[in-house]
Amino acid sequence: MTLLPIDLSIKQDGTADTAAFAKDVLEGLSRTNKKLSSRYFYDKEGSRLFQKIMHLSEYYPTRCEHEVLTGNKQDIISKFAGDSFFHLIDLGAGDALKTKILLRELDKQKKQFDYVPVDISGDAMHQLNENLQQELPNIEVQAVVGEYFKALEWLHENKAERKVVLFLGSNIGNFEDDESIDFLKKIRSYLNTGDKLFMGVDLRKSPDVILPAYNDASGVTAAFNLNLLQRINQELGANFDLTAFQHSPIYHPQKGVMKSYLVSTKAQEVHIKALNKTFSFDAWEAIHTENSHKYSLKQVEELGLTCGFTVEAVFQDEASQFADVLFTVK
Ligand code: AVI
Repeated sequence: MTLLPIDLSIKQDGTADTAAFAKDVLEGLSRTNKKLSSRYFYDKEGSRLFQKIMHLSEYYPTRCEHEVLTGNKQDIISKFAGDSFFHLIDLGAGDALKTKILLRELDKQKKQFDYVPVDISGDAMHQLNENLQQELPNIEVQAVVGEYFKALEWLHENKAERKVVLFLGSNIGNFEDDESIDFLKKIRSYLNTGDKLFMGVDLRKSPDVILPAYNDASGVTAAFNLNLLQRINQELGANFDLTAFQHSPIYHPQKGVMKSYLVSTKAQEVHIKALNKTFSFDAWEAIHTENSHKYSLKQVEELGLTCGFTVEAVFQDEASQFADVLFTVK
């Protein structure tokens, strides 16, 4: 049974979101080392391009996590389920393609749970509702549209039973180091003893594997990165010339971070109407747009401990490229 999605998003007309976007763009482009947040990649076109990325042969994380979940679904389910009812909360659920591997198994084993997908995209949550109604009609679904923390607060107040939180896809890797700690500590603050966190992390590996995943031959990742400028053009009335910027990803093996940039191929000026401001770019000046952290298992364990979690189990693909880590509340 699927209930109508609960909408906790700020404003239906998006004005509050636009104001926050404008403020962040102003702050980021005013820096000496210019920067835009990858949080803003995911407008309609950005989400479409990310779906395409996940199907690229070079983009191994999705394939690897699929393998981890498929190969270990029974073990994972038994660790989630125990004997008592639980809420399965899926942060950033999207189309829940990977989560459905677990949902099918939970359904097959008639486990007692309800599924709470959380996503900022109302469209995605309505589509997922319809899809689950068709494919897995026995599962109780309560989708929530909104930011993660608003949703967790709502869940804390409205869903009293044991919780298992999913944060798949190595989304944690897109945060700055201190942001990921704040994020996990915040999640922890909404959980109780017995609750669990199941998190996907991309593991350290050869730069020869990592780099092409963020610089695919067909140029989808380049389009995904450049779409951020297109979004600023559309939503903030800017005049970025997308042909005068190039996608430029670099992997730092010591820090274990993939960094993506948009590099200005010439000296140019860009006006942003909503900010009433013109920004100058030198030739070959870069805007930093994304970090994608790659972890060792030791780092993941330490990150968990810092934030109030202990590792219960680690599931990996055959080649140890990706891990899904099950944490319990300390
Ligand atoms: C969503 N996130 C985990 C992706 C990543 O791998 O960092 C976003 C992405 N950026 C470029 N390709 C994919």
